[in-house]
Amino acid sequence: MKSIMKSVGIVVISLFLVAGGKTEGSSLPAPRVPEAAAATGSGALSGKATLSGAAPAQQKVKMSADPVCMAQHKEPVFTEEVVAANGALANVFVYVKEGAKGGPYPAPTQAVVINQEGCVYRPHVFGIRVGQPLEILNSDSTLHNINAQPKQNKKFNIAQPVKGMKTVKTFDKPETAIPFKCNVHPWMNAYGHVLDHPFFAVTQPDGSFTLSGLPAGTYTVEAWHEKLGAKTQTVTLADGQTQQVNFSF
Ligand SMILES: [Cu+2]
Repeated sequence: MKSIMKSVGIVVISLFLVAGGKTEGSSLPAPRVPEAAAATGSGALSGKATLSGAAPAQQKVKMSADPVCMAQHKEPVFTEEVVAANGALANVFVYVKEGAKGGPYPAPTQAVVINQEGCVYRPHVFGIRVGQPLEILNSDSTLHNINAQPKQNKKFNIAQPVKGMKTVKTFDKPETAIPFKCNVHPWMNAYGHVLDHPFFAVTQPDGSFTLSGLPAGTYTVEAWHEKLGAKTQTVTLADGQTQQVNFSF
């Protein structure tokens, strides 16, 4: 009887919300929204990571040790140490290093997925929140192992011998630049960054990034690159303001 009453109650509340044209209410689950929208502020930092000087010549990956890997690529595969085109630098992890406020920010329940596909990690650089599930997926018909070597969090090294295997891991402390590698395929590597707030992004192939949902405040923003190091800038942001911040490597 109680549960019937509860169901009736939910229906009544839902009808009320529909009638009122509202899309949210405290008694209904929050809609699934992009991560950045979960933040509380209305400021944003937007910019570009650039590479001054010539990009280093890309190295071709030799996958001949594993024919399963080879067979999945018609085009040559290059290492992703420095991914730059026309001066734009991709795969830079940009995040608020100091000054994040408005938290605590509950971790999203939606997993970040790192996929092993064609014996390459996708994505190569990613951010994840403390406590957020990391789904590690093997999309290849070959053995991969995932050897993660954090310093603050628990290390793990797991084998995924079968296509379609999934393993879920979480990190319980903030930590940047956690190396992931595969001991079967020495060319496979990736970097994960664990934060306790949502203010981070990875630069796109055009070098661009946006950190949105920032409350007004002064922030130290770091841009981290696996080979070119880290750069920081301090920025003071007002409510509703979007500021440009560019990083040159
Ligand atoms: Cu592998």
